[in-house]
Amino acid sequence: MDFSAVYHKTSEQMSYALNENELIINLKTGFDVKQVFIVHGDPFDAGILGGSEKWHGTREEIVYKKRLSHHMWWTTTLVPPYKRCKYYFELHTEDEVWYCFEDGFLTKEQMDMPGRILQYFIVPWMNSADINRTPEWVNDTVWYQIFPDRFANGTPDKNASDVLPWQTGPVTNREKYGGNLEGIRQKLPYLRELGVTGIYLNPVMEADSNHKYNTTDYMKIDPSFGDNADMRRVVEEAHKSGIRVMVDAVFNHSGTAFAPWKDVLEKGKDSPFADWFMINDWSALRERRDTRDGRFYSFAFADWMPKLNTNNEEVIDYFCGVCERWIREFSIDAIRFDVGNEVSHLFLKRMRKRLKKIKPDIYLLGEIWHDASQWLAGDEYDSVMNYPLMSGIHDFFLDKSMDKKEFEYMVNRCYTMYMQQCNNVLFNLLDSHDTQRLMSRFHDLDIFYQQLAILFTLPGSPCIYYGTEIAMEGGFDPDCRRCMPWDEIGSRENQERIAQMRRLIRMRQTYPALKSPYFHFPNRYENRRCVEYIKLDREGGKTEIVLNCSREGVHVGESGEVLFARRYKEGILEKNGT
Ligand code: ARE
Repeated sequence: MDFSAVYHKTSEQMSYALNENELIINLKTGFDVKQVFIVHGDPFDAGILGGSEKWHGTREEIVYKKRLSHHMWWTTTLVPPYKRCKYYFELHTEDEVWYCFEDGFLTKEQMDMPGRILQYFIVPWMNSADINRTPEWVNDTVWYQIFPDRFANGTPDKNASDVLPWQTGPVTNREKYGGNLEGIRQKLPYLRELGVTGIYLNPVMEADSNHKYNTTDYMKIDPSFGDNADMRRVVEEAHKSGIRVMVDAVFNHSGTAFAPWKDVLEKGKDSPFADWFMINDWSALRERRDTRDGRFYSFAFADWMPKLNTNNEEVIDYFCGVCERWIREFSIDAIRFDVGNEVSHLFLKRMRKRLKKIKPDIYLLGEIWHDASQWLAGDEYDSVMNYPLMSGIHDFFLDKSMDKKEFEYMVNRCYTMYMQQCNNVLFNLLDSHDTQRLMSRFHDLDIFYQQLAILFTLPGSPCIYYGTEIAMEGGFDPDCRRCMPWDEIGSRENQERIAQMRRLIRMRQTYPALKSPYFHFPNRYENRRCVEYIKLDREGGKTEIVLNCSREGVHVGESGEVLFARRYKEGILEKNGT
C-alpha cells in the first residue's frame, strides 16, 4: 500500500460536524486502495478506562468516493448517538489489509496484540456552539454582480459635469459614466424577470475613483451614486422583489482622503490614528510613488491605498461598527470582504461574532482566490469567491489535451477543500470586474453556454456579471467594465440570449438536484472530452449533465426530459453541445 498517500486528521474538512447530529468523515488514499471500512463507536462503550472489556465499534463500508488527480477521496456521514466518536479505518488494496490509526498503520496481528494501546481517531464532543453554520438562503440564490458606474444611469438629466455620455465601446479607469443607485432601482423589475435573487454591488461608499475601492467615508454613499436614502430605497425595493443585496467592504486599505489617513499626514506620529495604518517611515508619507520603498504598506504597491492595521483593536472596533451600521441603516443581507485574505483573523473573528449577533443569517463572503480553508472554520467567513473553479473550468476549455477525467479531478478538488456547509454557499463565478469577460475568452457562444451550464449545476450559488445575459464582451480591467448597452437590449439576438439565461436560471431554481452537494461522474461515454456528471437531490431526484466538449457528435440516448440543450438532435449531442 502507498502509505504516504493516506491522510486523515480529526479537524478541518476531514472530520467535522455538519449539524447537531451528523459527523462527516473524509479520508484520502492512493488509487491502490480499493475498499475502505470505518470502525466507529462511542469512546466510552467499553468503560471509562478500557479495563478488561474490549472496545469493538461498528464496522461499515465507506461507499462514496471521489477521484482527485493523485488520490481517492472517501467520504461518509456518521450519526453518533452520544455526540462522541472514536474510529479507525480498515484499508484494502488488491492483496493487503491495513488498519489506520492516528499514529500510523497496523496489521491485524499488531492491532489484536494483547495489551497494545491503540491510538484511535477521536471526536470528543460535537458542541453545538462550534458547528460551522452558514446561511441557508445562499444556496437558493442566483447572484447578479453590478459595477455601479457602468450598469444604469437612472437620472441622466442630472448628470454632473464630469460625467461622460453613456457609450458601449472601450472605457478606462479614469472615466465616469453616471451609473447610479436610482439606475439600479429602475432595473429591479428587469432583474426579477431574469430570475435573479441576489445582487452584489461593487463598492458604493464615497471614494474619489470610479471603482470606489479607495474609500473616503465608510458611512456615506458616494454622491455620484446617490445618497444614503437612495441606498435604503434600493434595498427595500429589492427585498420586495425577492432580491437580496450584498455590498463590497474595503477594509484592507482605505483611500488617502479617509479622515484618519489625512490626520496621520498632518500630525505624523502624534496622530491618534498613527497605529491605524502600517507606517515604517514617517518622513515620506506624502510623496507620490509606489510603495516598494517600504515607507508604508499599501494594497499591492498602490500608494493611494494605504493598508489599514486590522491587528489594532480600535480599527477592529471601528469597522465592526461600520458593518453594524450598514446592516441597521441599509438592511443589507450580505457583505463581500475585499482583499479578504490580508486582513487579520482576529479582525474577522470579531466581525463575525458581532454581525451574526445582530443578523444571524447575514452572508459573509471573503474575496480569496486560493485555498481558503484557514478562513472557513466557521468563525470567520461563510464562504469565498470560487475563483479556483473559474480557472479550472476555463483551463479545460482552453486546453484540448485535457480529458474529462481531468475535469472531474478539478471539480472534485474544488469540492473537497472545504466543509459541506461552506461548499453549499460558495460564490461561483466565471468572470468579474477583475477578470476578462466570459464571452471574450473563447468568442464562442456554445462554449460560453457550456461553462454557464456547469456553473448552474454545481453546489454553491452562481453569480453572473452584469451583461453576461447578453454575452457582453470585454477584456481585462478596465475593459470588462464597459457600460451596459441598454439601447441595444431589445435586439432579437439579445432577447434570445436573455431568454436563454432565463431558462438556465429557472432550471436551477426548479430542480433541487442542481443545487445539491451530491454528484458523481459515471463517465459512460467513450469520447474523451464528453463530460458527464449526475446530480442527486435528497429525495432521489436525479439530473444528468452532459457536455460534449469534443469535435465529434456523441450519442446520448433519450431517457428523460431535456432541460437545457444548445445543439441536440435525435439523441446526438453535437460538438460543443451542452
Ligand atoms: C488599477 C488598474 C490596474 C493596475 C492597478 C495598479 O486597473 O490595471 O494594475 O490599478 O496601478 C481596485 C480597482 C482596480 C485597481 C486597483 C488598484 O478595481 O481597477 O487597479 O484597485 O488601484 C489580487 C488581490 C485581490 C484583488 C485583485 C485585483 O488578492 O484582492 O488582485 N481584488 C480586489 C478587487 C479589485 C480592487 C482591489 C482588490 C483593491 O476586486 O477590483 O482593485 O481594492 C491571483 C492571486 C490573487 C490576485 C489575482 C488577481 O490569482 O491569487 O490574490 O488578486 O491573481 O491578480
